[in-house]
Amino acid sequence: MAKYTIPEDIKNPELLRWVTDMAELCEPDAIYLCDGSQEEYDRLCEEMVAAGTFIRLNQEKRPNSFLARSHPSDVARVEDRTYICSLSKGDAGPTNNWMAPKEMKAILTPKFRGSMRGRTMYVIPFCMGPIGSPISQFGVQLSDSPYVAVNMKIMTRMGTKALEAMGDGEFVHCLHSVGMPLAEGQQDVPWPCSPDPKDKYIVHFPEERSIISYGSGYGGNALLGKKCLALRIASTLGREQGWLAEHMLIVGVKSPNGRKDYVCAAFPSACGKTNFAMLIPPKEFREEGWEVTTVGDDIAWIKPDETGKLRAINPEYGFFGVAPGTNYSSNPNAMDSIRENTIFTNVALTDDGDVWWEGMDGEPPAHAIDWQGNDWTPASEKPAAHPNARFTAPITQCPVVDEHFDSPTGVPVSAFIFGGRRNTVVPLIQQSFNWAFGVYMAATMGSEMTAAAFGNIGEVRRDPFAMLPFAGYHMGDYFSHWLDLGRNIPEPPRIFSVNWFRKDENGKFLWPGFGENFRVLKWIVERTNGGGGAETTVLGWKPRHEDLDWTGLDFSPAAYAAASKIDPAEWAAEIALQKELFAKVGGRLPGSLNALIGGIETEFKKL
Ligand code: SAT
Ligand code: MN
Repeated sequence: MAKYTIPEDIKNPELLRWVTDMAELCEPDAIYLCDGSQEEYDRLCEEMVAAGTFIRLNQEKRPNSFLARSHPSDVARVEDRTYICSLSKGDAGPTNNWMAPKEMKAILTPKFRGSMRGRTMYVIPFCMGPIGSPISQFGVQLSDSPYVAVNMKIMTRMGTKALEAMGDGEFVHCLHSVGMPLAEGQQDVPWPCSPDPKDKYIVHFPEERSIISYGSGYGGNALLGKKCLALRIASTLGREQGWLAEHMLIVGVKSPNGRKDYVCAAFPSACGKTNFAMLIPPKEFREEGWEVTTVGDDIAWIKPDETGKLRAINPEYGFFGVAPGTNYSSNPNAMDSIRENTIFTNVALTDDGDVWWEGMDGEPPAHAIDWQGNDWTPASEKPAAHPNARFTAPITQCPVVDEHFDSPTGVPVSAFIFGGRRNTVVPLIQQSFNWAFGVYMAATMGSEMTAAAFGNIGEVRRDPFAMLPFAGYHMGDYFSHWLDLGRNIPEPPRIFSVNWFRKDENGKFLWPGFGENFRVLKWIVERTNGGGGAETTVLGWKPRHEDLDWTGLDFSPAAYAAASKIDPAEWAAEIALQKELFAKVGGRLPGSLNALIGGIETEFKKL
């Protein structure tokens, strides 16, 4: 006899069928339909405190906030366990793991049989994007993790409001189990998961619009609205339906004359996306009346409206940001966003019940408990916080959240920025000549390896559009989709490439970054409004020293020349490497990109 009953508020016929079937498969002890209320959130958090999953932080210092410590095997997304199970292998392309859907289901179905025994199955209805927006999508996640349920409340519009808005309509099916059923009387652990790295599966079925995740409880592996739905599945939907799902932040730039421009910017992981999304302009510009506001810090869905103007929404409702390195000088707005009502995962716990991580303001604490629960002092060899430790915080707590972040019509897009992390070669700022040239710049972006785990240090990892781990279909088709979209709208946004990370021969950064990036942003906004001076280069338009506003910063023409140099010899080598990526993309690479790169090569040879 099943122990559970199906919640009677589940009325959507497909949802009812699916929950019934999945409960039969997973055999949970109970089924609970999440309503998304604060009362429910508080109760689940309290239950997790009792179970040892959560530690309540000092109520005065960090009101209504909690710390979770994951299992050491479960600390980040697992790209090698991530699959795109399209019907045809070719549709997943050379940059994704693929398995035939039938074959994958033959592996997964036995894993889910009884996988929720001893646990509750949470039914988590959510909406990615503002409820009522024509760009939004519904999803329902079935999960045996209360940690997932409370994180989903912060990260998405979750609960009754989403379920009601969904009505009898469609939704993305997101099935998740931590993969650790409990036998009768078996004691649970604080962070259940499947500890074997080979026994985790993050699987996408683009044709079915469904996601199945097994064995992990962490971040993008388990919060299925984020990378799985909002990027991998949504990118395939966008391709079918003529829109874009991108790994981009969205910022508003308000000028002293009251004009507001919105800019979407793509950067790979660990390139300061959250910092740029909450950038504070230098004092002189603030005094003049410039303001930067945050619409989103990680994902943008972008769709042409009836006039062909691109409009963007942030499908998320919270921040899942990297904690280490976040402090009051790198990102004061993020620090203020996490003052309360925040879930911290894998940071250190101080003796007064607050959190700490490497790179936080002030002196390190004399003693703390590290992310694995061990005593830690500044003399310890291991870091106190895991390098991928995270905070989950509501976007509404961001002091500079944009007034339209929740607007169903989204915000109009004036410009796209693409930025990698390159020590050499790539100049501080370039504007592409046109849309197709911008697609070439975005397609060839990359980052030098900083951790040996991902390749040889110094080697460039190409990360087209910062979407390498997130495009749910063939990368060549993805490039074509971008090219087509730009051709089909009357005035496509301008496209820019930036590189904040260039270094001199001594390894010192040539550009100060952080708030000073505003100077580049200001020029971008001027260019999109028909102003801003520039010179023409092989790679597009580049501001001369006098074209950027240096008010309040002493940055000499020589320093600028170093940061923005385009060296023909370096570019000859760079283009050879870019061609390796194009060769890897193979037969589905749009011919126009080959033609473009050939043209650039020829131009450089003339210099
Ligand atoms: O874990 S997440 O996928 O949410 C963040 C990341 O790894 O980029
Ligand atoms: Mn991201």
